[in-house]
Amino acid sequence: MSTEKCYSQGSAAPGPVPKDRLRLYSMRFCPFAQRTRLVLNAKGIKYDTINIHLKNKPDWFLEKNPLGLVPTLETPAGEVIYESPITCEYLDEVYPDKKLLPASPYAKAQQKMMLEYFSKVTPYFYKIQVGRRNGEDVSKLEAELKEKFAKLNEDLVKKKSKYFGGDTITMIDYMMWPFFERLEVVELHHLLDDTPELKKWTECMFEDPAVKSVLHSVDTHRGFNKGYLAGTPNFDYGL
Ligand SMILES: N[C@@H](CCC(=O)N[C@@H](CS)C(=O)NCC(=O)O)C(=O)O
Repeated sequence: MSTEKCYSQGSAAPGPVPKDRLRLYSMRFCPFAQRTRLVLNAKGIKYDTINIHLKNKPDWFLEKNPLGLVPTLETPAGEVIYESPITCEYLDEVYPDKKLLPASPYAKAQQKMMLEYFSKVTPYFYKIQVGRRNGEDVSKLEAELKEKFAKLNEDLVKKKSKYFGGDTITMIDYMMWPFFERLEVVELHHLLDDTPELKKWTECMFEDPAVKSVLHSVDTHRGFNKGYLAGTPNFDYGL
């Protein structure tokens, strides 16, 4: 029952989640929902997607998640899970093949601390774009973001690893990736010029099959982004 076009207010509620799969309530351009999609695809979990019109949400969606946010997961048993890191950790526990979080409590805590750090980085992507749209000088914000990238670069240098959790992709890479996929789209690609390890990480990530499976082209991202910044997002952009 996978569908691409979004469901809006007044649309019929989808029936119960079939027994052999999960359901993901999503939005095609949401970086947070992309985290969950990356984990679902990396693990080869069977799921259907229901995209939600986030400006005109169906009542049945708000009944499942009163916060009205995507990603939201629903199981055949009617369990509802939301907040991207929580959905991803849930998936990693319930589907233990191809574990993405480390087994060691300390290594797991380190990934969570890094995600906490990264949650202070993500607002910059939006603030810089809005500032530019308003004709403001965003050079200070760009310099701050560059400083944050330098810290991430330093982490890779210290660990001497290709990815943030070692030499294979782990959860923290998928948690951060959606924002890096959009660097060129938001014209911040130059911020990687002095962070070669981080730049190399982005190049490796682009090669990952799960990353490729949910990747939008720069043009498609740009098309969506234009409407989003203008306050008139077309959630079905490109369909
Ligand atoms: N903290 C949430 C953030 C999710 C989020 O902000 N999703 C946006 C779309 S990118 C959303 O659902 N917005 C709907 C709204 O704010 O009403 C997470 O990590 O899952």
